Amino acid sequence: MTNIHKFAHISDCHLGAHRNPVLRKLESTAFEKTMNKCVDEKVDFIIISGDLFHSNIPNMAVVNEAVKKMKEVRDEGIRIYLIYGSHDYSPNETSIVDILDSTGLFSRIVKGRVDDGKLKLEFTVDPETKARLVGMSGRKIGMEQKYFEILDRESLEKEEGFKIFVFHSAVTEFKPDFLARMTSIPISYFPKEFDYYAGGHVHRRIEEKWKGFERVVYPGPIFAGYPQDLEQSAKGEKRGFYMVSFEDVIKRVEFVEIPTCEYSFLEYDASNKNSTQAQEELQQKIQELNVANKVVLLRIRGELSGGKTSDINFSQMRKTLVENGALHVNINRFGLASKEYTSLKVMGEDVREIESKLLKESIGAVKVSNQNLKGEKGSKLALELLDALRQAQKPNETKKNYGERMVNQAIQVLELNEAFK
Ligand SMILES: [Mn+2]
Repeated sequence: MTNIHKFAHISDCHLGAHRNPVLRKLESTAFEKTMNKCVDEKVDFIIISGDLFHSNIPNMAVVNEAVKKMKEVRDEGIRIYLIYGSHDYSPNETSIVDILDSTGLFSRIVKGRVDDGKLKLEFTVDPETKARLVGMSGRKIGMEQKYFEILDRESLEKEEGFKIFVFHSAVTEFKPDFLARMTSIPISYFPKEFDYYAGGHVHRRIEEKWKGFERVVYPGPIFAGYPQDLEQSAKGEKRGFYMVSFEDVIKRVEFVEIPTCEYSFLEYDASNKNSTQAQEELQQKIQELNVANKVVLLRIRGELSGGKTSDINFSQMRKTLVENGALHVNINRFGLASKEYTSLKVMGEDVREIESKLLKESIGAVKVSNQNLKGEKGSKLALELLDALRQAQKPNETKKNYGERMVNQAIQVLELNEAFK
C-alpha cells in the first residue's frame, strides 16, 4: 500500500502590494492563515505559482514577516517550491526571490537552458513524495510566449512518474472575458499529460480541462494584488488555495477558502443625474450601508447630465463610511464623467485601461518605420515602457542608481533581451 501525499497550490500572494496599513495587515493575515493551514493539514510540500511578492525588491518589513512564517513551515519539514511571477521578476536586477532561494528557504524550480534553439527544462524531484516538478517563470510580456514557443515538450512528456507543471501565464483557451487584452499562451504550447498544471497570474479561481490536460488550476490571489481583486472579493469571489491529495495519481483536488475580512460593495450609476442629485443619492445610499468592520468598495460611473464631477464630495462620503466603522474605503470613479465639462474623451474601469485606450487612439499619429512601434504592438510596448518607468525610487536608492535602473529597464523593455532564468 502506498502513502497518500498532499500538496498545497498557492498563487499570487502579492506580499507588499498595499501601503495602506489596514490592507497591509489583511494581506499578511491571509498569508499567515494560508501557511498555518498548510501546517495543520500536514502537506508534504507547497507550490507557489508566482507573484509571492508584489515587486522584486519589496519592503523589508514585509519580507521579514513572510520569511519568519515560511521558516516555521520549513521547520515542520514542509518543502516550498516556487517560480517567479510577473511582479517579483526583474530581467536586470536580483530579486528577493533569488536571495531567499539561495538561503534554501524555498527552491525556485525553473531550471533549464536554451540549447540549439530549444528550451530544455529539468525536473525537480521532491525527495519524500518523488513528485516531479517543472516550472516556467512569469516575465515580461512577449518573452513568456517566446520561451513557450521553443520549449522542448517531448522530453518533458517522456518523463515517467507523478508530474506537475508550474507556470505563471494565462492560457488562451481558459482566459476569462475580463482579461481579453492580456497576453496568453495557447494550451498546445504546454507539454501534455502532466498530472497537474499549477497556474498563476490570472487573478481568478479557475479549474479547467482540455484533451491531454486533465487538471489546469488557478487558485487566484489569496487576498488582493489590486483594487479590482478587492472588488471581486466584495462581489462574492472566494479567496484561498488548492489542496491536492495524490498517490501515483491524483486522488482529490479541493479548494480551501481563506476568508480574511468582510466586504461591502456599492455600484452607482450617475447617468442622467446632475451632480447635486448624484451627491444626495449617494450620500443616502452610503448611510444605509452596513459597513462596520468591512472593507468598502464603491464604484461610481456614468455621465452626469449637469454639474462637474468635482462637485460630488467624495471625501465626505469616505468620512461617513469611516465614522460608520468601515475598515477601509476604496472609491473607484474612473468611469464617472460630466456632459458639460468633459475634457476626457476616454473612459475606463481603471488607470491601466484608460492608458491603454489613449495609447491605442494616439499611436496612429506616430511616424516611424519600425513595425514594432506601430499599431497594437506599439501601444503594448508603450504601455510596458510606462510601467517600467512608473516605478518610484526605492528607500535607500541613490538618485544616480535610480536613474541607471530606469534607463536599464527601458532598454530591457525596448530590446527585450534577457537570459533565461
Ligand atoms: Mn499576480
